[in-house]
Amino acid sequence: MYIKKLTYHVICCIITAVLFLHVSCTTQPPTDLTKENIIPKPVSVTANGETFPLNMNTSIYTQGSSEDLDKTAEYLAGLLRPATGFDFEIIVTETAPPKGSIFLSLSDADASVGDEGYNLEITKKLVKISANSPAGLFNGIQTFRQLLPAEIEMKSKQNIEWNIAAGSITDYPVYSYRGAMLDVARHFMSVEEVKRYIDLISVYKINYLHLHLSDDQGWRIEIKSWPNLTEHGGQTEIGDGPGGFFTQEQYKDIVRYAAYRHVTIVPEIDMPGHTNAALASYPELNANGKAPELYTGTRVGFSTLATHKEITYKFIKEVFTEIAGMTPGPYIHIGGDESHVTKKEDYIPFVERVQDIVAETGKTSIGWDEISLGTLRPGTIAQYWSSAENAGNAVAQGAKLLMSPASRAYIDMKYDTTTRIGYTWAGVIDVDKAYNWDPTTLETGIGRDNIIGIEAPLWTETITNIKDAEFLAFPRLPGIAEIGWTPMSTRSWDEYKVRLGNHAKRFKAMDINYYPSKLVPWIE
Ligand code: TNX
Repeated sequence: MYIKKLTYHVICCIITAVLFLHVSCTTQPPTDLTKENIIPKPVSVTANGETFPLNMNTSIYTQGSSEDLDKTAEYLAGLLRPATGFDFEIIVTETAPPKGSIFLSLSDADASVGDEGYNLEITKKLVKISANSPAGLFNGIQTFRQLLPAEIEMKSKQNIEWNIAAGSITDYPVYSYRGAMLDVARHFMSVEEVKRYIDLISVYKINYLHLHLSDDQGWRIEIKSWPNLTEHGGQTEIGDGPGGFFTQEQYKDIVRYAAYRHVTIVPEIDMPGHTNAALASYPELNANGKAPELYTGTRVGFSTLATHKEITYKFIKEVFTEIAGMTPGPYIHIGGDESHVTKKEDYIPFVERVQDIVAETGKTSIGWDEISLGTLRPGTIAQYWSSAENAGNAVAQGAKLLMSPASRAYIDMKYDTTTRIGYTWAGVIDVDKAYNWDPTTLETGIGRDNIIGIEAPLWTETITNIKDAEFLAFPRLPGIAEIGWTPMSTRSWDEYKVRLGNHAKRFKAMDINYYPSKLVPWIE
């Protein structure tokens, strides 16, 4: 009797183990597209209950051929090849591609998806991404990428099945400007680090990278007509670090790398304050004609260009002419913040004249909100960071605002008081606070029509490398990206945090050093 019972028990254990093994080895193919965790959340998603399998026979077809289409197809193949180990041959076609393909089209999208939107149609037979522009196709690819298992982000071949849920997505952004800013002046970051940041922001459909290229602690962009800016002014940073700068070739390389990912570079030369590195490099830019020492501390607001000297404007003209020549994007950022030692009566005409100089280079100015103390040229954009009054002045002049309210969007703030790096002057900003706001209701008098977009600045006083940058940007930056992309009416923190929690596996696969906030239900 006892033996029989024992045998029965053993057999039961074996059956349970086999069943368990079976279930854990073969994950069910996903069939419900509406349950996928896409960030930023698309405008509309419907499921059809099917699954599309990606396999070694999957090719990428483009509808016709153009440089843009070829580049986009190549980008997609480059994304998919390492982890799958498949070839992803790229084939041009004028007709419908065979079963099992990925199909990219620049002719079949709905007009309603606009310049940056896309239609993603997935059946068990075909993945079709259509858009009206290469930027839209690129955005559709980012969504498709997030439908694949997180292992797609690994750099080496993974032996798993690459199934995706099928259905349709129609998607387009709320704002045309969705930005991130990286301060390479307080602590210099290398070309490779900047490229890594570009890679990471483009996953979330961020389409502008503002580079803060000069400040008191260092000048980071080679200017051939003023070589001492980098020879002298580029050799320091906060603390004892070596500083550094981008040669013009390196800057152009960054611009190209970004453009391939549909990210536009916005170069900033901050002035008339935040200029100690320039003032230290050229005595003639100082009101008293004497160059100060280089500066490696963290104070702000102590330096100013000599606003009364003509040489200052010659300098600005030559600097912006060289920068404009290397920058295909429409904007040059002129800074203008915290000019505490520039008299207001000097500051205002200075900023007005600098906007004219920028216009002469064919570009449009962006400046921190203080610039609206003066007259803004038509087209000039004010970046709201701290003063609602300044932002209101800009709106009253008919200018558009770029929204970077420090208490929400400054991702150099700590998450809580114990965060190892970061500042607290604008508060501590956990992931919910960074996500849970609406640019159109934040301040009275600032509405949808006054806003061009949103940007998350990452100042680098407290960080020295890209791993620290990742820690402050992730996971707040994907949330800011969603504010820029997804209509407020369809987003809420309670729903978002679940989607975000599902991105932990992707962050890990991408080797992102993220902050595992307790507010988020991480699924690892
Ligand atoms: C304010 S934001 C600044 C920067 C600092 C930052 C630190 C702005 C326009 N000026 O110079 O780096 O705070 O959070």
